[in-house]
Amino acid sequence: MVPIFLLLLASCRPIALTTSPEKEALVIVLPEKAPVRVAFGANKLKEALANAGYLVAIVTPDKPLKKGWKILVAYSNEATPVNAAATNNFNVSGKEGFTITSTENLLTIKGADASGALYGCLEVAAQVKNSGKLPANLQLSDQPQMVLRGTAIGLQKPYYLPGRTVYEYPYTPETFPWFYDKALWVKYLDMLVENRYNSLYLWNGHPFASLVKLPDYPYAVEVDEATFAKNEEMFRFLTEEADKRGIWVIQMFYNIILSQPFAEKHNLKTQDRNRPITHLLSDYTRKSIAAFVEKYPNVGLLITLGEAMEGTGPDDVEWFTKTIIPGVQDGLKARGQTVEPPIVLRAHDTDAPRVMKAAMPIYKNLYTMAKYNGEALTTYTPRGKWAELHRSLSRIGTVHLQNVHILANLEPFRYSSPDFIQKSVKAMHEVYESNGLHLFPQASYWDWPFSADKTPVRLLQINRDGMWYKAWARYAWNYKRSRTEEVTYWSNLLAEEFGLPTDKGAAVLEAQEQAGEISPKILRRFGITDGNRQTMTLGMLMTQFINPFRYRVFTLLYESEAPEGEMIIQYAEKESKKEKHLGETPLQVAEEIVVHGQQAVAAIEKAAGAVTKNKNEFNRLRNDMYCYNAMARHYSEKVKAAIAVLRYKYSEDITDLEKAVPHLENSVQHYREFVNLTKDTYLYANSMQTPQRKIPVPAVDGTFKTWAEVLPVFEKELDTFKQRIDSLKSSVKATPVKIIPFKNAPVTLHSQTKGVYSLSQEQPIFADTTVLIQVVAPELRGLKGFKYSKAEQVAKGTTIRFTARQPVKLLVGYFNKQAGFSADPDPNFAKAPELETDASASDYGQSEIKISNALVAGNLPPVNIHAYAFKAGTHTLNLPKGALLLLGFIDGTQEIRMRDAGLAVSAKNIDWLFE
Ligand code: ADA
Repeated sequence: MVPIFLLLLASCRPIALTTSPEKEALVIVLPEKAPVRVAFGANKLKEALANAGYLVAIVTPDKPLKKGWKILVAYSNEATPVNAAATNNFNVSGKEGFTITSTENLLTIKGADASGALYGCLEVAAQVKNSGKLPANLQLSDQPQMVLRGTAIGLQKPYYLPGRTVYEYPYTPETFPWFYDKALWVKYLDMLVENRYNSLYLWNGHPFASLVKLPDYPYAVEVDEATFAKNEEMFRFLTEEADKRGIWVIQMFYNIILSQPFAEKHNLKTQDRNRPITHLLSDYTRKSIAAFVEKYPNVGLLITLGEAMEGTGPDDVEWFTKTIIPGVQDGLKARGQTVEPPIVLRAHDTDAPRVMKAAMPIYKNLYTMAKYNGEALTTYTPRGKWAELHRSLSRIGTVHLQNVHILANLEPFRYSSPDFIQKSVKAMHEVYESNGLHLFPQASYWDWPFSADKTPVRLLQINRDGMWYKAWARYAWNYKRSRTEEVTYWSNLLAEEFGLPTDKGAAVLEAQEQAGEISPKILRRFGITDGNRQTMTLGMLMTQFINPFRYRVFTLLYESEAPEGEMIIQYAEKESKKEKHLGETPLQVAEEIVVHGQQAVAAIEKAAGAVTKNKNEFNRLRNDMYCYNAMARHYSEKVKAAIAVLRYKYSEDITDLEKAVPHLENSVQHYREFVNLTKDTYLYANSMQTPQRKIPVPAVDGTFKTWAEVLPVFEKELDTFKQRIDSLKSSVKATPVKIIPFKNAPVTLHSQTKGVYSLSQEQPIFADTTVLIQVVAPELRGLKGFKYSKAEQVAKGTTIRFTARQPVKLLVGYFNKQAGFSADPDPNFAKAPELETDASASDYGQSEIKISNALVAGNLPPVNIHAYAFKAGTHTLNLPKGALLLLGFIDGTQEIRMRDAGLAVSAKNIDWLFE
């Protein structure tokens, strides 16, 4: 339909204004029955003009004015009858665009739609604020490049609630006091509209049981009556206030999660990714969605298929098209509404192109979303398979959004490099071909609304990280801005922020941009994962540098989320073979980050003496620059140590190890500086404090979240290394640690197996193949494995039901394909638990490899051992489809020393040098 515009000039009549001599009178003329967001824009403009000394009134069209300035606000509205006079005069660009023209005493703001009029008003308001007066001779047209520009807030916590697991956080004032704070919402929404964001995503596992009641499942609600009423009120308040500001509220949820009382009543788990979809699960979810859509008409939905259901396979298509979309349609029908709310499908742990293909014929208002650089910020030159996925989603023809997710490698320090951000947005358009942004908080996602700074009164992220929100929004609106203009823009802004002359503002910008290279480079060149199981700013163990596969390195990080280059182990291998290096090398990055650190510190010091405003915040920013510097030096030295140690792996020359010692010593020394810089300034390094965190050190009970806690680990690592070198040099060889075999723990089995076998050579491991064990790690010898049919495992998955009278651990062997992300998954082998795509992958402590390369059978890939811990009681464990081995139960208190048994790997293992 052709846009129709209301032009209001013709119908204005004079109105009386009491003018004081020094104040210029002015009216803002609004269309009658203007949408709330247009009125909101006009009010913001009025406020700016009043602050600049004008006497302003907002009037409707039938009150024209004889003299003084008039500002006409108009917008297109498909629902309004055509006004020929109006349309002739309009030449406004597309969605959310606006045109501003001014002639003598008449300024016209024309929005392509209501949001365009809102943004036009805000544009004039900003100009009034900057220049102190209404600009004359303004001719301006603008429109956003990205269609959806939104931010995320998690209704999630750094920890699990008692008796609950990941993502399960009912909306209550006890858990989320900030959710009920209207003033805080207004402040946040004002920040969003000021930056012209048009969407706000609320993330939660299963929000429905906090927001709707279902006649068929009345017991599913998980909050008390008073809280339920508050939630209804807050959700209405939030959606109305958001709408005023041109913002869609979009509720995110994971699938399949059940409300706890519902699950208990039906004797089900709240989440189980390997269970089959049943009618009950589908009916409950469909009705929850329907009730939600019926009750909250202006709310969109963001869907995560996967995590709590089988990743890829028929289930995700089935669930999306037969449960979720019908739920939305039922809700629309119940309201008698035809306008479809947006549904955004996340490409996370699901085959999104396939799901979209099935969904598009039945629902029109669909969007897709995928992570920009995983759960981190690593590069503005993304490539490889992940870029292909993005492009294939963009090319569907629906709007594809970039999810700048969690930023696990940016926590907790300040980060807002405009240069890095602008280039990233460019890549979003030009490499990923997408046109939407979904932005996570810069840090402390799990601890909203607070930052990690240790201050007498906790800092709010909206205040601390204002520049983060501003920068992404600025480039989401338009990334084609010249570098020179950008340097001027940000330098002025920072000069204003800290009361500095412009050149010193430029120095602060320089510091931010130098520091802005450090964390991306460290993670993409040395890291284990782009996921939040790694807290990069805490550092890494030596074994993580020299044997990353033991820690399940997430190869997508290197293959797609980094420029072409080498991992440390690849670099060392090439060195040993005297081969040519390729692209960005670890040594190059080890050198570059030190330079960035030095320059960041030098730049911030240039400004330090001249600060006249916001001194405390400046000092915190300054301290962050020192933190980046210490972190860069620490990593740089440790990487150099790792390279020397790996050289020894090939040369067997102890002097190579000795060369590593001073580097490792230096790295520990820089880490001590890092501890000093952070101990009084930060509460934690990472806001996710659940057992999902594994790198550098598994975080049990919220431990290992500060640098001070990790320092002794690094000191010990250095000591051990020195001792190992001594013993290598001495004629008296150290006696190897004696490995004692585990003992079978008694359990009563309730499910069917195809017999048992003893873990020893030449034993068959499947009921339907002739494959025999060739070799098995000593600690496993003699354990009792359970036999299954491999074909059945591949077709249906593996289930075991048992009763244990005492806590036990079940040892599960996964065949290690080590194929990397680019290789297609092999359906013959079950995928080992992976935290990057399944946050429940550590619910039994099973996500990390306890013993790598622990068993070899036939010519199958080597087997890695994962341990699932269970309390006493009766349990059912559903494991994914594909072959795997259940290698027996051991006592729950049995410590399993993590190690690489090295049974199938030809290359030498040298992890023992550090542990
Ligand atoms: C991983 C990550 C979670 C969450 C999730 C997602 O599982 O560990 O914290 O971010 O991805 O939804 O993308």
